[in-house]
Amino acid sequence: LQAKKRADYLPPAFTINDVKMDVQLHPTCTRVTSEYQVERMGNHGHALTLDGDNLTLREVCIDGQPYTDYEQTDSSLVICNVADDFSLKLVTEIDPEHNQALEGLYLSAGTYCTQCEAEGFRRITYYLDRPDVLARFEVTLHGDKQHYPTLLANGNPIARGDHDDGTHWVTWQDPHPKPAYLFALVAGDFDLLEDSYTTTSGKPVKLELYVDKGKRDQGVFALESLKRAMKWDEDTFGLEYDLDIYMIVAVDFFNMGAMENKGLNIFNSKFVLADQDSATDEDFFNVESVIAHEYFHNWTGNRVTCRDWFQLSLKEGLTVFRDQQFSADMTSPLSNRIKHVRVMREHQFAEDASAMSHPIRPEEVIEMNNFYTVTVYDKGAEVIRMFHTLLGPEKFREGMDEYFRRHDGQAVTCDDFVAAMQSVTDLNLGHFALWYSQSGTPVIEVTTSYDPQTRRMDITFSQHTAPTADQKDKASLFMPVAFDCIDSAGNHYTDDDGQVRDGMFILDTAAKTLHFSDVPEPLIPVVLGNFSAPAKVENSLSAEQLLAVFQYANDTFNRWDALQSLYDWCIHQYELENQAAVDATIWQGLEQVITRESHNHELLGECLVIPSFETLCQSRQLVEVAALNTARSQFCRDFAQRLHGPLETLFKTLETGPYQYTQTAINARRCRNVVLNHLACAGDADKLLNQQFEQADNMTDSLGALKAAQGHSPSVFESLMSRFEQRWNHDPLVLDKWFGLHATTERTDILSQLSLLQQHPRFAKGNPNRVRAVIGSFAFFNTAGFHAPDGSGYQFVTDYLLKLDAVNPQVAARIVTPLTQWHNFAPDYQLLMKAQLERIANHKGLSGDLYEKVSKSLA
Ligand code: BAL
Ligand code: ZN
Repeated sequence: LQAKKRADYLPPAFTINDVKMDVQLHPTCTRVTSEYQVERMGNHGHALTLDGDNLTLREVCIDGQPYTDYEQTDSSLVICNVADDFSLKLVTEIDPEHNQALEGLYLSAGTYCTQCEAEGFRRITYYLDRPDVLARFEVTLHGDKQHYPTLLANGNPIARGDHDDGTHWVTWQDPHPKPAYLFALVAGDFDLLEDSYTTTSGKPVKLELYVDKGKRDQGVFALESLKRAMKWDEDTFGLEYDLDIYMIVAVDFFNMGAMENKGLNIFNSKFVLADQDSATDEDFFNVESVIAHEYFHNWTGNRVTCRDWFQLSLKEGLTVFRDQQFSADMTSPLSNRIKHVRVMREHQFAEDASAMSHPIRPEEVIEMNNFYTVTVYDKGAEVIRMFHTLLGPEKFREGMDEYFRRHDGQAVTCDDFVAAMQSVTDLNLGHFALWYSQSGTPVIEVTTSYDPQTRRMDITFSQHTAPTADQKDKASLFMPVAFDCIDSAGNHYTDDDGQVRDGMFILDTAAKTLHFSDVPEPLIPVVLGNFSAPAKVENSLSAEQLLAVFQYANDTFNRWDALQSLYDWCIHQYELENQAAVDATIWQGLEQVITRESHNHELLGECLVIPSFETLCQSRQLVEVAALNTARSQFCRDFAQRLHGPLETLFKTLETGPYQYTQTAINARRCRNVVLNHLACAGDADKLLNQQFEQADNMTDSLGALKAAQGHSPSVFESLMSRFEQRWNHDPLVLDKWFGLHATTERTDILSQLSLLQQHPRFAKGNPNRVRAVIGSFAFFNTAGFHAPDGSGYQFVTDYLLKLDAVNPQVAARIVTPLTQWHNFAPDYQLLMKAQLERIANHKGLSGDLYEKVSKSLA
């Protein structure tokens, strides 16, 4: 399998300007007739090479005449001796029913739908399946009228009619030229939610949301979210929607979260369906943010698209940043920022430290589906956020306006985005742009020196990025570092040279020193407020200093982060069997945190969360899994017992009343459930757990009780889980929460539990949501089970992946991720993990998806 390199990009030899497609839907033999207006690009004599995969070719005509001068390979159709301009007609047949990879056209529980990003269109017909070929599409769908009363494609419907044989047809026309990855069609029988939206300039837009029959009420929130997103994009970026109709369809079988096809988004139903009974606050949040994300792609992705797939972060990093800003405005900036930083620390830092390490704009790809990563998406969004921080909101907006002015309707590169931003600022962005090409997580090391005689203090910041699997040599990056400096009484200090402006300085060299004069005591540097750059910080503050940061720092994110660092330090003392270092002053300090902030449910709800095992791994090397897991559990137990009094008092104040999805109520519920978890950990909370589950009028609290019971009260957990199963057995999407809880429970017989779960009537091995809920949850989040010292967890996951790979390589390649991160674990674990990776590597018929990740991991 050959890797493609970014450096090898060549413009297309031909382009296609207009596409007419006629699709006769049939479960096992859908007939696709495509007609293209093809144009030679430049002066050359090459044949026309079209991409195709799993297609049966029936007919080729050029300018209306049958044509035979072509060759077929496994992945292409090469048409020889063609003119400079011609019309090409192709007839192909495909088998949606047996398409279990869920790429191209497939059947999702009886509904026809498509997924074409990145390279799925070539599984529908032969085409120039690359994002820099943009064509106008007109698509006619034919299908059985009774089973598929709804026939949808991109754009606007322009004609429809009935055939005599009980089938009907609809023609859709999309006036906006688009790459094939944005193509979509849907045929099914749905409940429809209809609404409308009028843009700021007065243009009416029909909004349609299609859900499974009987689920109409669960679609209401998504539709409201869509309208909020439309309004926000107009207010924030001046961007209006550009078609007469915007459609969203929810389907049950979907590899990703959702897809931004032009005018016809297709969603994993997990990110559409939500109501008080069945969805947690977090589910509501996710629905709103994914709805917004896909909507925002209409400009950042569709109107301006990527020249090639190496540029994926051009649209994804930018769109994630946009959806994060939207969510922060709709909910709360602090909890949003913490949520996203947790993703960076748990997953992106781990990816950077693994064999899959890549810059946000990768250089080399075998299977593009493997690069829909936390690096391209989330680190990509952090890079856009740094533009926003460096330029300020007004200049950032100017830069965005310029980007659209220059590139609307084009397929462009990350460099084009940087150039648009550069055009509105005097700041030289040349050095900053290194973030696009350098992989790895930079570490900012903070060292201090204080001279009591002269009362001078120096604080030095040095940066380094360790070599990564893909890149040995690293340069210093250009980073905005939010900075605050306090003393133990909470006074703030400014540096002598004024390098810190508006609470920020630029670290663009290997090291930089800030000087402070006339300071009475060693100061406490407070670094990287609001996570101003995607970096790790090594700032060895004492427990006492961290508590002072919590108390006095200006930036609330820093305050939260100080406690995270404190917990990390405490757990490390437990790992060293030096529990005594976590002394009474620390426990008193934490008690004061709870009592002083008891009114601030949002902050406390975040601050009382102990860092996850995955986050802790990122500040350690060669992790002894069992030792770290045990140390973490012991610290959690001591935390719960030592702070039981204030936690219990706090819990009693957190009566949340009847369910409302408002930020105040969300914060209170979150805080309450975090505290409940501690109370359960302290023991003797069975009554509380049962009571909360019993009385809950919403899914957040039901699940909160289950999660609190999970690790701490096995009998209550079993009984509540069985009641949950009975209640939600009819709804697999909700049951996924139950699957996930079972799969992440640390118990010695977990593997037989997983086998039982797979035999559950609601488990469907072809449905990615079920597979992720059971196997994915186990591999990613069941620390003790996955990392069982005998290697049985690794073996179980590997056995499963080898079977899954033959059916759905994309999902298999995602779930293999924890195995590929073996470098971070102690040698005994490494050996066992690598043995399973070898098994995968040696498996006959392995997909390109798994091959790429596993072979890199073993290299
Ligand atoms: N473009 C793939 C799904 C998403 O990021 O929106
Ligand atoms: Zn996206």
